[in-house]
Order: sequence, then C-alpha cells, then structure tokens
Amino acid sequence: MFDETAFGYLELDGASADADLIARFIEEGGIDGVRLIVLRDFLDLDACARLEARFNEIIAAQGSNRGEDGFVKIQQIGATQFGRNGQDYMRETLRHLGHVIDLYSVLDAATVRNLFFDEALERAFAARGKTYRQARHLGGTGNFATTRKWLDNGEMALHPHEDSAQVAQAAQDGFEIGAGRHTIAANLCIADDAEGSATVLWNHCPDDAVRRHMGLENTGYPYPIDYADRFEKIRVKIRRGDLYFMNASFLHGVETSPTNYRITAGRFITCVEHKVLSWT
Ligand SMILES: O=C(O)CCC(=O)C(=O)O
Ligand SMILES: [Fe+2]
Repeated sequence: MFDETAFGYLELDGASADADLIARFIEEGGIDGVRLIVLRDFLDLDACARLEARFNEIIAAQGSNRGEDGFVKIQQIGATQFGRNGQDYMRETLRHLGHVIDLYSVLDAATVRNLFFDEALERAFAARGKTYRQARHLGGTGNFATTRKWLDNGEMALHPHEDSAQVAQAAQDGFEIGAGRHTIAANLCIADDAEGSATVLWNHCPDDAVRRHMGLENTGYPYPIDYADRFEKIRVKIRRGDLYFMNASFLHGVETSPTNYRITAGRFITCVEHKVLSWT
C-alpha cells in the first residue's frame, strides 16, 4: 500500500524505465503518493516529427474526428468514449480507424507496438498473472490511441476534470471497462509549446457525492478552477517525446499557452480482475 497523505510525481529516463514499476502504478493507482510518472525522452524526436507532420496533414485534409460538442475545442484523430456507452464507442472507433492507421503508418510496426511501452507492460503484467490488452465489446475492439491538439479553451487548454465519471456511461451496456476501479491515463507527447504545455494534477479524487454536488455525474468535466485550487497541486512541463502515466481519477488539466500547439496521443487504462484494459 502507498502513503495516502503524500502527493507527488516521479521522473524517469524513458530509455531505462522499469515496466514492473509502471505495472504496479497502473494496478494501485499510485506508489507512495506518486500519482504521475513521466518517462522522459521515451520516443525519439524523428518519430515525433513524423507523427506531427502526418497529424497536421490528416487534420488539414479531413478535419477533426471530434466536432464541437460543447465541452472542448480540439483537433482529434481517433474515437473517444466520453459521452458514449460501449456499443456507440465501438461504432465510433470503427468510423475513425482508417485515420488512426493512416497516422501511425508513418512509423515502423515494431515502434507502434511499443509506443505506449506496451510490449514491456505485456510481459510485466503476464508475470503478475494478468492480461493487458485493448478493451472489447460485442465483438469490437476499442481504439488504439486518440491523438489530439487542444485549441484555445480559455483559462486552461483543458480544464480540471477526472476521467472516472465517464466510465459510468460505459457500464450502462456492460462494456467491460465499467467495472474498473481507477482510471489511469497514458499520454505520449508528440509536439509541445515553448510556453505552456504543463500538465496539472490536483490532490483530489472526487467521489459520486462530489460529482452530484457539481452536476458532473456522467462527464467529470469541467470542475471550476477555484474548486480544484483548494487542493494541493503539481505542475509538470511535458516535452516532446515524453510518455507519462497518471492517475486520472484525480483532478487534472492542461495549462493554456499562446500558441496551443501541444499534440499528445492518449489512452486510458483500468484493471478488472485478471484483466488490464485500455480504451480511449
Ligand atoms: O494532456 C494531458 O496531459 C492530459 C490529458 C488528459 O486529460 C488525459 O489524458 O486524461
Ligand atoms: Fe483527462
């Protein structure tokens, strides 16, 4: 068990990261109060530049895979489960799968297989008697990763939120992630801003009573900044090439910048019995 009162983050070198440590972090939602682990320089800059260029090409040609939904202004490639039950999320995944493959085809297959440290994590979880895979529902498989650029969303590029509330929607039609305890977010930074691009994490994990009070039962987005700031917070500048894992059941967000040019590929992970499941 970890210390419930300590709160912080850990920075490791991406080239020599220990997959068992990350597996433990994913299972427990924290290690000794560490709620965010950054693997610096995990992906080389050439691979980042290729993804960045293809991302911009696809957006210019096709537009965003996520339209104006009243929540965030964003350019996005790939589906999100936010606001969807299992079946709708699978259909959305399928709808955008061509763009996702198009984006990742700029890298070689071996790099994509380990883009989120997957090969090492598969082995680490196997040693723990668990299977690590993309979540499935009704014969469909959830999206590999969602790649996005937050646009100008006001005071923050991405306002304080938590990614557990939205899972309730998945539970409605029995999507397997609905039974997960906490939500881990895994993100890979492909492009950053000279200013801004800091991820902020607050030491507060809202429960159902808090969500109801805020009227955020099914969304978990957005919590007022004034509310979040009642709690201790950490700010971590995220740079191109970094892969980071955070307990996304805690309030977190992204600071705004003058340019809003930060591009990240992300997914969520949760544990259900012997299964470790990812979705977007
Ligand atoms: O881009 C980030 O650092 C945070 C994104 C986010 O909210 C998430 O991955 O859950
Ligand atoms: Fe999030």
